[in-house]
Amino acid sequence: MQKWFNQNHQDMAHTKDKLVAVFLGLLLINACTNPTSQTETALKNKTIDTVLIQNMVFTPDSISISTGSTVVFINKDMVDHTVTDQADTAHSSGILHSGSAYTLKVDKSFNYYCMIHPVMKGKLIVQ
Ligand SMILES: [Cu+2]
Repeated sequence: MQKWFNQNHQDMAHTKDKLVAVFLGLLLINACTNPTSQTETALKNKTIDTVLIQNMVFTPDSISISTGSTVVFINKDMVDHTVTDQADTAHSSGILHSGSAYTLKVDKSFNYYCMIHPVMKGKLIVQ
């Protein structure tokens, strides 16, 4: 599902409005195709958090969330990035193209970084 989203919408989201529209579109698609999707549950419980990747930094670079929360990373830069667990590089968004988003359900704290630009770092803290 996420791969499909990345590939089909990576060129669309050049403005904040378009990003929001794409994101809402994804939520609607999820809601229609899978009524019990984690996205719908997250919406209901208002447990979606967003991390923007912009100007070569994760913003915010540290967030505290509750177990099972959904975090959406949105790449607003013109270059590719990744969101990759520092302790387990297999746990990664893969290449995240400009304008694409990565949705992650989080059940444990971890530090992440960008494999392309290793100075880019952030952390998710599950409370
Ligand atoms: Cu990067």
